[in-house]
Amino acid sequence: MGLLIKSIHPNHIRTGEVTDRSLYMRRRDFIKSAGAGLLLYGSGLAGCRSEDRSEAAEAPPTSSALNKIHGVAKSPYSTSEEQTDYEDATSYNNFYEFGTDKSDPKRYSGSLVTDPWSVRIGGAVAKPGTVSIDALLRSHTPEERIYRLRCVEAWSMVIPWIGIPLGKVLERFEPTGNAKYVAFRTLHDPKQMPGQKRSVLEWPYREGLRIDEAMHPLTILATGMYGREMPSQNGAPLRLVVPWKYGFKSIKSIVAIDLVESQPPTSWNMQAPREYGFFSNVNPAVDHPRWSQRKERRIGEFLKRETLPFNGYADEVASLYSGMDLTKNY
Ligand SMILES: Nc1nc2c(c(=O)[nH]1)N[C@H]1C(S)=C(S)[C@@H](COP(=O)(O)O)O[C@H]1N2
Ligand SMILES: [Mo]
Repeated sequence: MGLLIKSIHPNHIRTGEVTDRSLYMRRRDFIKSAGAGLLLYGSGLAGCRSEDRSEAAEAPPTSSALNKIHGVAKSPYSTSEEQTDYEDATSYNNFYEFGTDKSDPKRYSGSLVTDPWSVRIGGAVAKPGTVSIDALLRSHTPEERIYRLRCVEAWSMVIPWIGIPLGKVLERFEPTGNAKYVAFRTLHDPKQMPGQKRSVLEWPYREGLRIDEAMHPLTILATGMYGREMPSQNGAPLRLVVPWKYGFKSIKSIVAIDLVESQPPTSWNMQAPREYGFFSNVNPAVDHPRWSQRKERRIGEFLKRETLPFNGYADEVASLYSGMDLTKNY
């Protein structure tokens, strides 16, 4: 995230205004808007970092190396907006376990062993246990969910995820009356995740939801995207997707899910509580202390667009927060 890191590595401070130059220099939209763009071009370059790099030296992993996921059902929750190019969605990532540059996850996540993998589900459930990715896909029909993803850094994408509603998975473990929140944890293994050797965050990465948010039908556990298995850099083999919240809530490479009684600690909130709240619902009316959240840059587009309350999912989720002051519960 553009985040934090004033003291940790001052050269890397980025704000939501900054987009890697390569991401729009090669875009069709850049050509289309080249006339109008002349003015903006200057500001784009000004925001550009000096060590702007071109393609990675090694051959990038191709999508065909990942298996197709079969029997995927369509969903009425999908948007028909234009999808982000696969190349962009898999090469411009936040996954600090592999480094803090957007290109690091694709370069360095080859060390992540995703098979075998299982997720431990425990805490306030009648039937704790583990579930493998295969079992998950066998016992539920995978659905395609084409969702907007809005990063707190003020860029966005449209990604066709493949996944299973989290609520359907949790039900099988029979949450008890004490299950008020759900706590998620990413793998902690600095050998596979070299970014964990630096204390950019308190590892493992942790996230959490209130139980009603977790049970909401929009919330999914995703095992793939663009018709195939999840690429490592996007959180293989299993990650959360909560489309009405800032992207950092959508925790990657999950190994543990615990149902708990009180609000669990979460990584970005621990790192900078004033900047990242527990709820982190997309909200254009509440600025990040260091930048505005009113607009966003859709990756692949040149001009910024308005950010929508709850990232455009207000009809589905606003009622979860009725009576709450969303400027205080940010
Ligand atoms: N474990 C873990 N999960 C994570 C992150 C991370 O650094 N580590 N980054 C988050 C952030 S800030 C965003 S915007 C999304 C990015 O998902 P994507 O790379 O698939 O687009 O992942 C989120 N999940
Ligand atoms: Mo993010």
